[in-house]
Amino acid sequence: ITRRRVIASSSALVFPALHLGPARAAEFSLKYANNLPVTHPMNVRANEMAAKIAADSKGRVELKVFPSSQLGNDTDTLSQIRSGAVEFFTLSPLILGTLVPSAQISGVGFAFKDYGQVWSAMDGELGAHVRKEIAAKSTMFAFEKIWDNGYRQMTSSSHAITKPEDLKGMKMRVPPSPFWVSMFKAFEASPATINFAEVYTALQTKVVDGQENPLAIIATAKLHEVQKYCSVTNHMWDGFWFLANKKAFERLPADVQEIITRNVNAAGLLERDDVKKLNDGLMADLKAKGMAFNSTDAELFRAKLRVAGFYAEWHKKFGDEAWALLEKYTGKLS
Ligand code: X2X
Repeated sequence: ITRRRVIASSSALVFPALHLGPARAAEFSLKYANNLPVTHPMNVRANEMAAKIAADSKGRVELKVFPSSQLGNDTDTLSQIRSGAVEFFTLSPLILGTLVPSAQISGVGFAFKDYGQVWSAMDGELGAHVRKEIAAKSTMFAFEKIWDNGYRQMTSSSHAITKPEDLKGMKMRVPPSPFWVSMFKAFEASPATINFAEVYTALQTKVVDGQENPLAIIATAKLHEVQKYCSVTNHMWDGFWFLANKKAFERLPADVQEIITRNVNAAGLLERDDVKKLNDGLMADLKAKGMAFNSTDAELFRAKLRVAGFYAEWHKKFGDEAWALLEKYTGKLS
């Protein structure tokens, strides 16, 4: 046993040198955390981006990607990036709302009719307004191009959701965000805030009966294994701000900052295309895996939110100026 151990450890010492050549540590080693499976386009593009950043910086920068909430759930990771323990993090504007309430405005139910409106708004004045708020009210800033999550759909293990009344009293998982809770209360559901890292188990053990997410997430996180019904509601668009800790970023030399900024925004644009294609093509796949799909009349759900005072309440919270910025892209809401 002893002899084997000696051989094993000596080969462990020799092999890296043989195969990798002399290892030289990067000058800047940075962490990027996210909550999605490694197969989701977010991580595919992030890994590609990390390789480009290494190449463009001639090995000076190493960006380590941590998928699947490996460093902690979203609530934990938000604390870590605030303190600088993690340098980069992608987070829904609505979860960021626990810290920067005004960031939640892009999540208003049934606001953006299509991706044309989404990107005009988020790459335009609405996105600029939110990024300004993030920089002013936190220790973070957001890169210019928001990454895509997609239009969200509702799933359930118990019944098909075809009309708002089907949500009544339903135990629905929502991400940790005041906005999401308010929206599902307006639908008269019984929302429970659960971080994405715990969603699969919560559905499996029936702590909750349903959840809502774009098809790309339902498929890559295999939520179809624990959810039977999928209702195509498109009830809101959601994205991921690519966040950086300000101090950690400002410590980097200007040329390194430029390399990172350029590559993060470029990867974000590629990820948007991937996510759209994936979301558009997944229904057939998920049906083949046993999910039952139904369509819905968006007007019924929108009317429910209107009658519950949801639009009026959030208009008041966001303020006239921000609301006007949103409506500039979406047309008159509520
Ligand atoms: O937590 C979710 O549901 C997810 C993955 O869509 C977000 O990050 C908002």
